[in-house]
Amino acid sequence: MIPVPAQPYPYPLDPDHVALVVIDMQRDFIEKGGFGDSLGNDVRRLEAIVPTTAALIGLFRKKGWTVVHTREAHLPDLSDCPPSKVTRGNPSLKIGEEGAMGRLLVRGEPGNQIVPELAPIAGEIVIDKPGKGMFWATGAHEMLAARGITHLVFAGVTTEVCVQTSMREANDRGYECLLIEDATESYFAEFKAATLKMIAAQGGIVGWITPLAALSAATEPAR
Ligand code: TIU
Repeated sequence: MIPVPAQPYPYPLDPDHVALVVIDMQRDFIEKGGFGDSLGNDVRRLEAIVPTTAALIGLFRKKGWTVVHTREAHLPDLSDCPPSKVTRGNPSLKIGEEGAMGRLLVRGEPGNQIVPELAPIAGEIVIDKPGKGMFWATGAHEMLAARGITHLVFAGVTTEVCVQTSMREANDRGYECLLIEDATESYFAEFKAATLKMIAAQGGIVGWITPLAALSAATEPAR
């Protein structure tokens, strides 16, 4: 076990059974004209974490540790998208409608792809998920169990929606979860701050939080 300085106390990282999960770093959330923009959000806040997230992915690749990417993505016929999700928020453009980057939140469309700086490479796992959480209707638990993964390090967007939902789902399934606080972002600064606090509160009721520098220093000690 590698003790990683974190809140609420050091995170016991198991280097033989750890995976990084990068949640939904897609053009649909990060660029203008995508799904996040259609809901009325200022999407500019999110692109700021791309370099930190790239460095985090680079650390896992260097170590040879498992990297998982998720995408919030629906089948072209929207058979995996409940009507409640299509109409929620009365958006300017609905899921499945044609936007500046193709059909909103639909698999295979340009806007549904992960931003080029963080693109998956051969051998990495890519999970298309119809919900906010990574475990609902995806087979993710079986996929991770087959690889013996017990520890999940989280990054991505948005902190209080898909990241928090996925982390709570993972926590209930018994994974030891660590969120990298400068590799996650929300459209709302106050929601990110509150989410970080509630994850680590009550002795780490959902998991641990720490900045990338702490994880890097613990796993790549200076010689
Ligand atoms: N709207 C919002 O904050 N997030 C989402 O809809 N999906 C994700 O968080 N990926």
